[in-house]
Amino acid sequence: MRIKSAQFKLAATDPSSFPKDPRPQISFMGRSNVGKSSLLNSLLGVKGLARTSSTPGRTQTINFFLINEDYYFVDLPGYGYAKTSKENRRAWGQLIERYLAERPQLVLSILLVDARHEPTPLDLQMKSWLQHYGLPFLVVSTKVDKLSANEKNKSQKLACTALGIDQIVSYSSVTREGAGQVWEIIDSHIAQYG
Ligand SMILES: Nc1nc2c(ncn2[C@@H]2O[C@H](COP(=O)(O)OP(=O)(O)OP(=O)(O)O)[C@@H](O)[C@H]2O)c(=O)[nH]1
Ligand SMILES: [Mg+2]
Repeated sequence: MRIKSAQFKLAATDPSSFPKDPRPQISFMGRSNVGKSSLLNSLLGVKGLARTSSTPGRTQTINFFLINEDYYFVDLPGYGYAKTSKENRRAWGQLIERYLAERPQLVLSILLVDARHEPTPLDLQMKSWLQHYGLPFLVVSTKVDKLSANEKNKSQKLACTALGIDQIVSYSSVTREGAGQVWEIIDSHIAQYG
């Protein structure tokens, strides 16, 4: 898809500030530091639109970006950050759950896993939430630039088995490997929404 415009719209800390706009939304979720913001930037070809950092827990709010005046990319705060307080974890859970449960515009959720590790129990839980809410999702295995072709194959199979899925897209925000495939899937979900 050709990107004509990509603008940061708002950072939500509370469900009352989620946009009520009917335009479709594509969300990015996954463990803290897995590369959600990097994936979003590299898909759009805009460096620094979503803030990235090597410090886990960088994105703490739900950030909405309006693309081509047509649909939203939604960068969700990551999970599994060990240093987070109990209270923060609870608030995170409530915010994400409210987002997923009440989002008819949510046409696709992209769940990121780290290609170098097996999916974590929290990754499995996230996938269960998506299924529970009947939401279409795509699993993207990222940072594959750090793996050999052989390791990549192995990691894909392992992740598919662990998550009980038959499709996973290998991605790298550094080389943009996988970008075409992810865009194809995003486009088809936006088109179906009408
Ligand atoms: N080699 C490599 N590094 C990556 C890739 N994607 C992200 N990174 C690096 O991983 C770190 C975390 O990336 P972010 O995009 O900030 O991760 P995030 O999931 O948004 O993290 P939080 O907002 O903290 O939940 C940064 O140092 C990125 O440069 C990738 O595909 N390949
Ligand atoms: Mg982030």
